[in-house]
Amino acid sequence: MSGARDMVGADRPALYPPRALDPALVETGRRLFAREARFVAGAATAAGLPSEGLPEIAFTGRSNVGKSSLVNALTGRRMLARISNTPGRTRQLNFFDLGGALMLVDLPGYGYAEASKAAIANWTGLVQHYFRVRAALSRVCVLVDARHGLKPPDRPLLRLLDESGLSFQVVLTKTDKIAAADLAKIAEAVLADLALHPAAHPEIHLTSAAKHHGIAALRATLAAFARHACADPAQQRPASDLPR
Ligand SMILES: Nc1nc2c(ncn2[C@@H]2O[C@H](COP(=O)(O)OP(=O)(O)OP(=O)(O)O)[C@@H](O)[C@H]2O)c(=O)[nH]1
Ligand SMILES: [Mg+2]
Repeated sequence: MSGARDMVGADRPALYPPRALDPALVETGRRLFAREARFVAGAATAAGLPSEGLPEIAFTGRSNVGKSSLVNALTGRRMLARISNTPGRTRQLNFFDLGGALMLVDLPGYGYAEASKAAIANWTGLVQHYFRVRAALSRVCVLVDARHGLKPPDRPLLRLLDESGLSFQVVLTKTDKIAAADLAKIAEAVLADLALHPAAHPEIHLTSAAKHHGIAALRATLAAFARHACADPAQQRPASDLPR
């Protein structure tokens, strides 16, 4: 099972601070992300945002950090979200319906020096609008390159999330590109930084879309936000067990 493989090797924990995951949660995440993922809408303007329905998980971060690659790794679809070596590839908010249970939203990156001022203003305005108005938005995954940690272009985003009271979680990406000892140092530094952010979740995920590290663990975390997370009868508690 990929969940078990994820946790093998103490040098590549899937979570920081490192901890083992409940296998039942990993299985719930695996089942959820085994459902079909379907592109629903690409919004380049506020008017283009699809109507709200499912709980949403947004993936944000600097340009080229690996947002689209992570969405593909989570859903097990190589070509669902477009990936590119050219920074600034994702130019709209892309909505993916995961089995009628969760909406994954791949956002355009920020901190892309080559983009025109007008284009940057347009994306930034739209993403800010989305963060402010979207009641269905349940968690924001802030992707950070494991080699670099948090950088100045991340600051306005973290401020905005704090101000909006939007719960966010840092996900380190491209962990295959860094030695285990350096990874732990970066993870420590990021955690220390997050302690200053009231909206930050106090645990970070460590992932590599290329090597599929940490993907099962992130699926498990995100499954908690899905509609009908307990729709699987095997996961449902008998009515007599439910709190009154
Ligand atoms: N080694 C390695 N490369 C990765 C990983 N994830 C993404 N990449 C590479 O990083 C580059 C950018 O990936 P994308 O997924 O397009 O990044 P993005 O954040 O969606 O980029 P924008 O949409 O332009 O903001 C591509 O060349 C990917 O192949 C990873 O886990 N490991
Ligand atoms: Mg992208």
